Amino acid sequence: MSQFNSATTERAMQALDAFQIEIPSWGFANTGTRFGKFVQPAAASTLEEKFSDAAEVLRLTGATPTMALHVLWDLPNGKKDAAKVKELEEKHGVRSGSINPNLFQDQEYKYGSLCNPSAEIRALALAHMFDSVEIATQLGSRDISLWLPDGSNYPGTQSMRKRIEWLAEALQATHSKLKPGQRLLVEYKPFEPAFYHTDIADWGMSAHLAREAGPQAFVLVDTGHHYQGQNIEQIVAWLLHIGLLGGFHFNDRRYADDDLTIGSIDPYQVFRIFHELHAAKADKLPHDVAYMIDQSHNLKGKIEAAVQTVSTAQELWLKAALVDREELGRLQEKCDLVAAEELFRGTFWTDVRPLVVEWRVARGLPADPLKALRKDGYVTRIERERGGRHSVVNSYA
Ligand code: AFD
Ligand code: MN
Ligand code: MN
Repeated sequence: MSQFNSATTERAMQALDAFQIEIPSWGFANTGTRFGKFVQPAAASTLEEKFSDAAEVLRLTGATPTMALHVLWDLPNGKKDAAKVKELEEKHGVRSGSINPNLFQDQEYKYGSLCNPSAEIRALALAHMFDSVEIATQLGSRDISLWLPDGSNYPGTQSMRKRIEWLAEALQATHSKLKPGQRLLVEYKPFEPAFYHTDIADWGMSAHLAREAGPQAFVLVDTGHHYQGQNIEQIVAWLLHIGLLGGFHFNDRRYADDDLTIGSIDPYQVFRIFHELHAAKADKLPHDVAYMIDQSHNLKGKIEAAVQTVSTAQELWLKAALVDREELGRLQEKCDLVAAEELFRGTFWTDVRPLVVEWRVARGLPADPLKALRKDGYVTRIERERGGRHSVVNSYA
């Protein structure tokens, strides 16, 4: 007998039906840190293998219909690879998701890409941005999701203001190439790989650049891209309020951009972020947010980590969905602090896993996707098929 009444159960079913989250192609490949990587026999080395792995995660979780693609890593020949990708989408039943330009690994970008003092290098980077829009068009992807690694390592070595001008110009030019319905998501990150200044270092810079680029540009919040102690849910509330929240890259961190599994360090923070989204929906605040994972599964089994990630995201999304926002609003009005907090954190502590299981069974999904993964032999099969190769595809550090 469920501990939840029928109204709560119905709310839960609707909340989980409405929640889809995009998984990254790079989550299936060998990845590591700048200190090296531990290759895994089951790791994907080709785009076909990544689509196959994504299909397995979708089969088990029912919540991941799209996979984020990284230009250069997944489409080494750029837009010429788009036809092949369409075939893989058909074959595996997973659609291409956001298109991630890659402006951080070519040697030309040593001193920056879109912010490089050389107009020639900036033009090269801009051409890559245009290609990425073209790829998104050919694949029917809505989002071009830009993380810009540009910055500098020492004070005085670059003009930060000149770089702002070059960057604003490039994003406006990119925006002019967007088709109706397409979006440019501008991600921010305080540091790494640059260690003195990063050209798009915080949400204010992203928001300004997005606004200047045009109405189809928005901010992408990567939860790992904040200084210790920053109040991310407040940033989310602001971006919702000003209509610039485009999407998330979810992961967790203890120290920096650690790309750990969502909710593995601070699940309450994810709950607080999701609460802002559910509250915006309840308040009928217009927003259109892409929920995406951006993690590196350096040590965990790649597919196991992906399934665990999606399950955790679903549980935290559901917990936040169950907050009694009307009662919370009344308590906030009255400044009944402890009652408001007890309602809020009490909902966080609610064990919603039985509701998630009920949803899965009702949708014809395995009640326990991790157990189903271990039982279905997929990982054993791909280990056998791929085990001999320790070729590392993504030099991702
Ligand atoms: C790295 C960057 C950033 C980017 C991701 C995929 O820090 O988060 O979104 O790679 O390109 O994690
Ligand atoms: Mn990211
Ligand atoms: Mn990151």
